[in-house]
Amino acid sequence: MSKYYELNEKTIIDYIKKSVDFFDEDAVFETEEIGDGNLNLVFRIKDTKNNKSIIAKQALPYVRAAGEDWPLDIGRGEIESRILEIEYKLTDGLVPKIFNYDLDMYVMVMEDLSDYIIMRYGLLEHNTYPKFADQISDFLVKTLLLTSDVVLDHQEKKALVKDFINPELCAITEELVYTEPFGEYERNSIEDGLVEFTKEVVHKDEELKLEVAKLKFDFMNNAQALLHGDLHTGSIFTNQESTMVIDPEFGFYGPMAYDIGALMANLVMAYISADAWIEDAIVQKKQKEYLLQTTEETIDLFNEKFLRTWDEVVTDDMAKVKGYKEHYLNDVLVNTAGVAGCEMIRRTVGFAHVKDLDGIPNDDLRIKAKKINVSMAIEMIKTRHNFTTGKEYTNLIKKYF
Ligand code: SR1
Ligand code: MG
Repeated sequence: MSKYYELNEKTIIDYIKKSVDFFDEDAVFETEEIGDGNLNLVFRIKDTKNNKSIIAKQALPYVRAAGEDWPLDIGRGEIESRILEIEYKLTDGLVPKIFNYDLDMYVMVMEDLSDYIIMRYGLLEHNTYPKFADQISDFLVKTLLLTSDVVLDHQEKKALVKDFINPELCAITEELVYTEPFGEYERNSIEDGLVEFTKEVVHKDEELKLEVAKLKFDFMNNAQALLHGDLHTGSIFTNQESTMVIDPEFGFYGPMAYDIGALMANLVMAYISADAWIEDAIVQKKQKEYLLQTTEETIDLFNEKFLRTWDEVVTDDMAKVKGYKEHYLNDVLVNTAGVAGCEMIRRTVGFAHVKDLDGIPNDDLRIKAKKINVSMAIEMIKTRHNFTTGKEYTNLIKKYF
């Protein structure tokens, strides 16, 4: 830590000039701290004269959203930069290019995606992204299947499991996704109008908690593939043409369902949010149709590409046995719905919320949306065996709306 200091909008200029050979001699700098995640500082550094820009992301030794009382492994960016490099190769550039990772300052310098918008905010502005389902299903199949034992030499895969052990970040997920939302814990944030409801339908439901316990220990023990580890719509940059996945600092070898489930949950929450806060009936209808279609296509394209790719890349003889790939995929899909349910509950009554729901301006509509979100999530967890196609997700949404 001796060479480490926290950067700011002024000091980042000298830092960036020394650390990467990117800007011209006559650059005129403009900088902005744009990080709005829970953990890091993120700077955009622009040369307004030559119209060039770059992003620098610096880890803090604590959780930004909580302050210095919640210390956190400052080296997490190293895992992130290594995962981005792997994902870049596997997906032909569905993640940004990394220029440098500084082991003393814990700073990652990467390509600026200024033509893109964070998907969560794009959806909240009622934009639609027609190529998203196709591109994200590619990302999922390539990053998950191609890093698994189905494909990799088993010794090589075990070495990767070891390389990507990420205990502190995994502990956050184990606590914030799979434990605290299901009981009375200090870090939970539950708005007044939901306190009684949460106690009744979440905290007191022993059947629900048993299912969540099964999912939690699957997360902890199933070293199936190299995960992104936090694949919500705030970790995705998008525009009309392409998709870029960022922020895999929670990555480790875990169950494929964790990435797919996080994504599905955030698509469902985007739908619930669109219903509650788009006032113009035509815009609302269009946005909801888009979200239904994208939800359905994401799962269906994932299924189709997963089965097709399996045949092209499988190396393990026993994985080639007739019927095994369908068995394997079914298991992934069932747990995907379970993970999605946990993510939806934790984003409503846990520590880290989402703007989709918290930002609904009308109090009654917000409480109603959050109750629907929790009720749908419980159904997804308890009946997750029924969720193996896109239609099953969209039928559930239609049942509530
Ligand atoms: C303390 S970190 C809270 C959440 O933010 C990250 O984006 C992850 O989703 C984590 O659970
Ligand atoms: Mg993040």
